[in-house]
Amino acid sequence: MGEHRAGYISILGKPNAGKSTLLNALIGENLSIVTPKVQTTRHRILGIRNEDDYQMVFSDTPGILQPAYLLQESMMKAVYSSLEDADVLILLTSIEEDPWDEEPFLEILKNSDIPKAVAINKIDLSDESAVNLKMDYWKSVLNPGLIIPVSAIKGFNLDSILGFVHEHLPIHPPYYEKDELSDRHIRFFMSEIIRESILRFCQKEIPYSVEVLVISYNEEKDMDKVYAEIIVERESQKVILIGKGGEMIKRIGTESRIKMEEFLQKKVFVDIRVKVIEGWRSKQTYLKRFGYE
Ligand SMILES: Nc1nc2c(ncn2[C@@H]2O[C@H](COP(=O)(O)OP(=O)(O)OP(=O)(O)O)[C@@H](O)[C@H]2O)c(=O)[nH]1
Ligand SMILES: [Mg+2]
Repeated sequence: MGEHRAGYISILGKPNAGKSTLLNALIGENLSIVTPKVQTTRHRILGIRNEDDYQMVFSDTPGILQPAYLLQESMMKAVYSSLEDADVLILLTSIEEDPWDEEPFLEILKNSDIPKAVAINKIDLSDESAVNLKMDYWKSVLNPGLIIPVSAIKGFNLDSILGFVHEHLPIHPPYYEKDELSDRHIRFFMSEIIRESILRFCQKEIPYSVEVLVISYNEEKDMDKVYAEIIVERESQKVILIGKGGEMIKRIGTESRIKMEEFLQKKVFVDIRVKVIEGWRSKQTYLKRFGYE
């Protein structure tokens, strides 16, 4: 066996490009939540792929956007911080996206010396000529080390991404224990599972107005107990989240419990309360308390 390689790889791209789907596929575990809605991911989330001779530490990041409120500013900080310590960048772009011409982020990428791959995702929705046009476009605007059409959802061409990453992975001892999958704790994943259910079941501004906090997590012999709070910005949102006769909150609770049981391979009890904190996502103190930078 040769020397051990290890490094950080950032997955960057616009909202809904499929970054979290790609992260999950690359590490073979559903760590990062995936939904059809934009702005699903809010934090930088590490997912670690371990083999005997290497450790790839992938960062899933929030989608690149122009921040309109403080929470989105924090989301963009997570994107930029993941650029700073990366050994390799994977820019993920959906075949359905508009060209990036006016995007200031493109300039940052152009000026960065970090090895880059552009992966054109969702090619299962497209055809060869559209894919070729996109590949030409990315060659002309960024000229990265690799341009590869992929389908994160179907696992198509992901080996090429792994090959490129491996080629550029520094010789380095592992950064994390070799049996670790992420830097996040169980509480974080439990709160994300609840947020995923909210994103799936609630419409309009609700998904973007909630924060989920796991208040207490008790591991018992036959069952884990999760006590959570959903924070909303206004009383009217609380009414919607609870639903008629508590229908919505029950649905969210049931769906979350099933996903948690799948994740933990154990029986789970879930208790969810809804609480209003007026305008929390524009207030520094709450963002800080909720773990945003
Ligand atoms: N058809 C198709 N859909 C995909 C593919 N990859 C991801 N998707 C879908 O695209 C949607 C967004 O996927 P995510 O992985 O949440 O995208 P994201 O880039 O992490 O989004 P944000 O966290 O909001 O920035 C989901 O409905 C996925 O199922 C793909 O290869 N093909
Ligand atoms: Mg995501």
